[in-house]
Amino acid sequence: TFSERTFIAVKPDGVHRGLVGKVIQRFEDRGYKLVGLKQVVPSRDMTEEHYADLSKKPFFKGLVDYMSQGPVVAMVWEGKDVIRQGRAMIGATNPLESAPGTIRGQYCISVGRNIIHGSDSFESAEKEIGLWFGKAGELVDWTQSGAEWVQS
Ligand code: DAT
Ligand code: MG
Repeated sequence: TFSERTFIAVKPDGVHRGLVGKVIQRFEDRGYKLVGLKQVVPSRDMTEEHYADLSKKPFFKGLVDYMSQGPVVAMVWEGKDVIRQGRAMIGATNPLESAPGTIRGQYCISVGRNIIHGSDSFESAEKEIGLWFGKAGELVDWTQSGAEWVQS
């Protein structure tokens, strides 16, 4: 819908490798609107909650170790179909299966260092935005000048 929002995070490897600007650029260029942005070192508890549905997987501990090192650049992007389009822009979970031109397909080669997270459904987006941007006033409602040239 018009005001759909998704949670996108540049993971610690993406931050260390200087890819934050490139990720932001892609979402801006596409016409999406940034409504939340911060750099954090997430606690282990926070990371475990974020990935709760994977807690039984053999790679869970490694995943939590990696993410909770930080820093993570956490973002909320808004616009038409942004949840599904965000996933498409990011590419497949395993970068070796990510199409060239997607973020993972262009910048990484390892599933354990795949540089970026994006919500995979409306329900995940709601949960993740609440978890990472739960405090009042952390998200900014604003009207982009020229928005009518992007979305009608
Ligand atoms: P995605 O990040 O594409 O939503 P996911 O939710 O299935 O993928 O998994 C979350 C993260 O866990 C993923 O980005 C990287 C890690 N991961 C997934 N499968 C893995 C595997 N087989 N081995 C190591 N890490 C894995
Ligand atoms: Mg996922």
